[in-house]
Amino acid sequence: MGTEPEQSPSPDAVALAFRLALDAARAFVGATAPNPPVGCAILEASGNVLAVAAHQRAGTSHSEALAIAECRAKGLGGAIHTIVVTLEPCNHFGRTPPCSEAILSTTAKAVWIGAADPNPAVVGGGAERLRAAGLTVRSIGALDPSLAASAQRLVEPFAKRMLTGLPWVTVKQAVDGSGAMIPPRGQKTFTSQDSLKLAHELRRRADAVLTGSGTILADAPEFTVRHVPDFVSRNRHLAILDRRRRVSTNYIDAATARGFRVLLPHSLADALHQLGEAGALEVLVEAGPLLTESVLVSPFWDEHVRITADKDGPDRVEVLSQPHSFALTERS
Ligand code: AOF
Ligand code: ZN
Repeated sequence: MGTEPEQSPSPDAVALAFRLALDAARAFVGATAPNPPVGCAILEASGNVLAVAAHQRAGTSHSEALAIAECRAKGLGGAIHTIVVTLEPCNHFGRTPPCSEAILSTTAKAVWIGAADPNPAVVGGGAERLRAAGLTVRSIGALDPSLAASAQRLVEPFAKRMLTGLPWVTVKQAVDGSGAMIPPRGQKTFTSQDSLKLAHELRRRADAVLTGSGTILADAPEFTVRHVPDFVSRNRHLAILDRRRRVSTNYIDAATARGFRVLLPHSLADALHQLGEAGALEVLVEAGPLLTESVLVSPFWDEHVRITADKDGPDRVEVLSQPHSFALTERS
């Protein structure tokens, strides 16, 4: 009794569990606004994974609380040793009680954190609280910097809104081999089925679509998620830049009936401020050449997904990023 060396999960087991937590969180990107997507995995001392969970929707349980509850439901609460979580555990009473206290109510001895929480109500507090209570708290970056980078990317839209009030902006652009964005007459698209699926994945993760009146007059797009499964009862914003009020009330009524909250902002900046205010984390720009270009020359965009059709092979997908970061510097 008490003479055996204490066992704890190997670095490989921690890294594997962290990947499971990232995957769990990624499945809910687009469902959690205004909260960030967060994933958590719990290991026993041997490194065996006891539970994996993700935060699914604002107002519902956080990932740590869900994973802890899952262990207890399986009768494995006493085996909890190490908790890995993609975001620093919260230390505040929001809509749910603090995860730091939930963790302290378990037998956990160690916590690995992916990214710091940029929420001013949390910042540093969760990690400090756990350390003060005697737990080993470490950044996953110390084990594998690429895991920390993945966790950071996951929280970036949330961080941008927390720190600037503005949502993360992804610009989707489909072009043909010559760089033109306009499909041949009678066609709405010219890219492949895979690219269409990618476009719908981008829509699924967005809390809002931003477009211009020209696109609506030309194509009357539905802007719904159809080529991949969508989250249930998901309402998105549809912001239409339409200074001349050319879009018909019929189109707006039909969009509203499809579940969109339609906004008619008077400028790009106004659109993004309104959407940030409304809690949107991610905005997808799906527009014609002029609006697309005006977003890309502005300081507002974050990611540019450029899909180039190729008659002779698969479409080429490039993802360009605005060189900035909204996440706080990592603490170890
Ligand atoms: C965590 N785990 O799974 C998430 C966290 O209103 P509440 O109670 O849901 O708190 C929301 C805040 O909690 C949110 O702004 C962010 O700082 C953090 N999100 N924290 O420990 C989670 N989703
Ligand atoms: Zn929490």
